[in-house]
Amino acid sequence: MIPPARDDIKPEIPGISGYEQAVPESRDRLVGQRGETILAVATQNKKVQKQATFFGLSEEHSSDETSQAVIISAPYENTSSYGRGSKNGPKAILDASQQVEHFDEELWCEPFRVGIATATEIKCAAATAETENPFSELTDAVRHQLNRGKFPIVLGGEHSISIGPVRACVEKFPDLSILQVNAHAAMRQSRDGNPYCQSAISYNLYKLMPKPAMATVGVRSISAEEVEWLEKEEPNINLYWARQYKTWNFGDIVNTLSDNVYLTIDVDGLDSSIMPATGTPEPGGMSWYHLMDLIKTLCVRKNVVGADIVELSPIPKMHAPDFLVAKLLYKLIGYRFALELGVTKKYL
Ligand SMILES: [Mn+2]
Repeated sequence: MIPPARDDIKPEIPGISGYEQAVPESRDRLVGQRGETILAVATQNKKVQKQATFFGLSEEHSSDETSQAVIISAPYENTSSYGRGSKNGPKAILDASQQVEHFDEELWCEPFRVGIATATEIKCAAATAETENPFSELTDAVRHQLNRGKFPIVLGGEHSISIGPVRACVEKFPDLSILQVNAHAAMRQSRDGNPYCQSAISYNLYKLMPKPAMATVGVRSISAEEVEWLEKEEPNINLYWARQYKTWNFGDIVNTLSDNVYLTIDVDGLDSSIMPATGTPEPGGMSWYHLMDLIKTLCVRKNVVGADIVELSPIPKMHAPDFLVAKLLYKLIGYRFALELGVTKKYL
């Protein structure tokens, strides 16, 4: 059966991943360029294949209509200050996600059953000091998903992209607060004249919230400039220093937030031994199980309305960090939908 024509459907050509292939401007042009190959494959398979979905899910479990979670890739990179490559993050996560086991051995269920849709990738225009509405492409995409009652998860890309989804979440949930995982305080007000840079993300997000409340966990890097702002402004931002991890109480941390929470995870919050694939790695970070416990506690106590995972800069031939993020994405969905999945208390 040939499914109806849709923008996101691309023919699969042997040897060329549908995802890597450039999106054709029109079907005519596609056929003009690669006509023979596509026609041959179409005849052979009697169907046109959809682009790769996260976790290799079937149409039934990744349908745009029925899926409760939606993954939006945003391979944006503009202001990285050290290592580059975060624009390659979403593709690496997509590829690694094909290897994630669908059964969650902790929650004792299959989280994909809530449906996980793979949305069209969003290309954001470069944000500069002159940009009026930075990352509006992501704001529009996330607003659309929130209005449909979906749980959007954006994959960066550099951390500055969080501005887009957070603006959409604040529109819908004016009491929104933010739980952030980050090695960096990220409260600079600009860098090299650009206010929309990764090292200013906490400051930008703070300014977006009508009733600001933010908790940043795993911090171990802050500048004198940021300390000065903190001491002068006394913002409602709680920093949980990585070196004090033994005193962390995730319940207490989560209780500093409002009911509706946005979760932003900069993967450099994790220790650089397990997450070397990031632009500005820092030693002394969170362990995998710290992060799992934090997300689980958040999802049990609060309404998590949206999330992002940013700053993965894949290292060629080193697949462990890519897989870590793919699994993190799947675990997040499992925790977020634990109730719907029928997970009982003994597994939480
Ligand atoms: Mn960071």
